[in-house]
Amino acid sequence: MADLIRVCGATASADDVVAALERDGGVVIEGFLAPATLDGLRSDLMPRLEQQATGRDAFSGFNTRRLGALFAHTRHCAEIATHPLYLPVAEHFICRPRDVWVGDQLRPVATDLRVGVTQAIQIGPGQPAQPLHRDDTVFMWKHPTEGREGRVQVICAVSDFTADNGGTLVIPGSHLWDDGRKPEVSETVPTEMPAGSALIFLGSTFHGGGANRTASEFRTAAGLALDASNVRQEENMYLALSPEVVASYPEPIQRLLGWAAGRNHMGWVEVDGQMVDPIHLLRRSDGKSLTGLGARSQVEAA
Ligand SMILES: O=C(O)CCC(=O)C(=O)O
Ligand SMILES: [Fe+2]
Repeated sequence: MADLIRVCGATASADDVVAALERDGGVVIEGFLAPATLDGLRSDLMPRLEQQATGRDAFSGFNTRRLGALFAHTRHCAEIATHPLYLPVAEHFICRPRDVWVGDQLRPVATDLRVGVTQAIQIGPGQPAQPLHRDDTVFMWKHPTEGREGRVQVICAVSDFTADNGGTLVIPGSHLWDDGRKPEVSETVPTEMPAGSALIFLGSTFHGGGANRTASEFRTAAGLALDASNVRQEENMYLALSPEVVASYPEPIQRLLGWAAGRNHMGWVEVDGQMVDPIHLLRRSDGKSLTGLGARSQVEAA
């Protein structure tokens, strides 16, 4: 199995990254983060990750720590999301116009981009490999995608990634497979890259966190996904209805209004290191106000 294409941040263009992704479904960009961004991510995220509990299921990883809501924890997410070798690349795969009829006019309509998920992931010694999966499973996206992706993901190496410490396993070319084909571990290549580099991959590419077979190394990543803006509710219920109003309805209505992580794990919120169903946040028994649920930020607004 051939390695993923690697491109060098200093010399690569967004077209080079697109070409690599079209071929392999994944690409490593060396020197993706500016040194100051890498330092900032380390100092913002490492102490917080240390406080997180490890996962409670095999997919999250019993020896893996996760931290969500990254824009609340580090302002360096903004540099990642708008990186010139990431944002235009995500736009290329996601924001493809489609011709739709409106009255007697056939008009091209395109989606925008939204940040769909943010997560720091620290894989600890002894963690087995994560089951191989496609991240666009949350959207029940059909494969092959014919080039129209729902998600483009970036995983930045905050520490070195090696084949032994949990470097992400990727199956090159698997973005072209149909839905019936089973991914095999023997088809994967480990992502090996120094801190400051990044792996970009399509939502349709099979991948998973690697096994950490080291005695004491922690593999730390900061990642986010840019998603198609159409995979959401049309009316913004989270702004239109306060948590108190939602909480005053019976649970089936709360879920219909969007306060639920569905059967495909869509809509979770990270609480104490776990990706939980937000319905639990409406059931607070400590009498505290339901407002300010998003106010866990330690980062001062600029
Ligand atoms: O940690 C990694 O390398 C990948 C994790 C992943 O793919 C996931 O949790 O969906
Ligand atoms: Fe994943």
